Amino acid sequence: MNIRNISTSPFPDQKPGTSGLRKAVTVFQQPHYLENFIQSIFDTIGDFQGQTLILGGDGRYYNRQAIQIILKMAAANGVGRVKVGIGGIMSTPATSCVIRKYNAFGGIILSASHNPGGPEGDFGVKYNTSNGGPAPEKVTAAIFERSKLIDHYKILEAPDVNLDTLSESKLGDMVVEVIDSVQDYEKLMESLFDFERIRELLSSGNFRMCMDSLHAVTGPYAHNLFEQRLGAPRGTVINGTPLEDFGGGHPDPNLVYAHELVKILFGEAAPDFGAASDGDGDRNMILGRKFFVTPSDSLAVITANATLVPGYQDGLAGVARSMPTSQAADRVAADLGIDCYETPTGWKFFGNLLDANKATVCGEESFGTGSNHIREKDGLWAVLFWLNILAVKQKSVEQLLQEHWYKYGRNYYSRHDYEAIDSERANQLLANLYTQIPTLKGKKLGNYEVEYSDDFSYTDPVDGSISENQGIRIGFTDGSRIVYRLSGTGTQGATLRIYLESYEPDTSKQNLEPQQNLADLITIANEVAQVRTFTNMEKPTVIT
Ligand code: VG1
Ligand code: CO
Repeated sequence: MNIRNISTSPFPDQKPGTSGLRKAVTVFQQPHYLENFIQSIFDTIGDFQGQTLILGGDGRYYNRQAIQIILKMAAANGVGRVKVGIGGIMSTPATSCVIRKYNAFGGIILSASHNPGGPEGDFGVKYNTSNGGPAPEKVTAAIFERSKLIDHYKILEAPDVNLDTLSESKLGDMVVEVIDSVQDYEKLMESLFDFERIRELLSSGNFRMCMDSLHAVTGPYAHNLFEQRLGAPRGTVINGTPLEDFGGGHPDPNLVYAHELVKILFGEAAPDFGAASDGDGDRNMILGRKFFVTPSDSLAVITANATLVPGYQDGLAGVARSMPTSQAADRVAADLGIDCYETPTGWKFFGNLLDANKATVCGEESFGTGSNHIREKDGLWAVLFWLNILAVKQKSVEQLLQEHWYKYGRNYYSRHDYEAIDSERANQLLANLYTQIPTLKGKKLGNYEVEYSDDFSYTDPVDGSISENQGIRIGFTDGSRIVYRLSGTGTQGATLRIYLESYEPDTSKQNLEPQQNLADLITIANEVAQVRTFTNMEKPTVIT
């Protein structure tokens, strides 16, 4: 075996963000950049000698090269076996599923999720632990510390592995198994949902759906599930072949970037149901005919209807949502008499709650929903959940939401993003807000009265770990909220996110345009934070 010990020097910027290390492809292509980070992972995670590692990615540009490097480094570092996705492809939820199923010590997922790909786009690396979930903060912090000291890495000198056929081969002493995770994933979905009933719905001819995989990783899984297994006609899945540059688009399932799907669902003779997923398959957008379901409402509807789905028929232990996600799910939880947890942004904060069986279902406003079936958010799982509910209820998506709002009230919701702004200015904006926190309570802003204002801090109820500075909240006496935070996934400058929420119990006022309903709050949010002054921008770059 020809193991080489390569000397290197640290890069100062390998701090993982909300979801792994994300940088421009050109940054990752610098000599030693990827290798340093991977070695920092191996140096940090404890004893894995002879054990199994799962490896795959969303198929974006540089995926294949990175996989070859990581395989050779895994072999040199003493990993026993790597299960790698065929063609280098494995969605984030499928990776989580496979880690758990085969008792792997962890997994490496190559993805920058919803960020654009291609030579000019972004690349990323996430490390997941043996529970199948994103490494918790203490692990990512340790990896970062290690990356600042690293002086060598180990790599095997060997020819590349063929990733395109299902096979088992040796790389030094390590076994490389090329697997098709589509089967493992399908089996898990079948254990949760009423496939017979969904099949009846999709093959009846009375119900049409369109699934947009946005040229990203869910294509193979979606073709398999909907068109082969569940009887939907061919052509139900669009943009279903993963491309290295995602066809030039943002693989981000929202009303802005999933425009092809939006055009179909809001056009003439629209199908009954539409869905899209992101680059690595963990996000989802749910649409009805000419109807958009906000991710926060999706979480609330899933929670309210969970017992209709076989895998959840005994009820939920609890529900968890990220702090900026609307409080719609809280109202359902209160009605069901189950706990509702509010965590910082990022799926890693749900891991302990799921492991301890405190929460069964989790969600984020950023088009992420999932449950204790794995430890990642799961786009296709959410789509199947919705189909299962619709198959049982025999109602339209819009009807379901109308009835939901009628019972629980409507949480109007919107997120305004100001992308790629100057980092220093963004920090000044937050610092300015921070100084206002103590002065806001009791103040009247427009027609709203401030009930509380704080910088969100979270104490994990399972291990007691504390995460501070997770976003500034201004809460009003009527339940409305404004939240400000900076993105931890962007790669250019800073991205300011402003989250707006109002609560409307009056059923005669539940059918407004969200931007219209939220107009006063939007004005207040902009004024309090002096958004125009600090960002030099007239309006947000993306509104979801
Ligand atoms: C964003 C979302 C967050 C999500 C994260 C990773 O983070 O807001 O809810 O968990 O992306 O999702 P940020 O820090 O940019 O706001 V994914 O699908 O990109 O792994
Ligand atoms: Co994602």
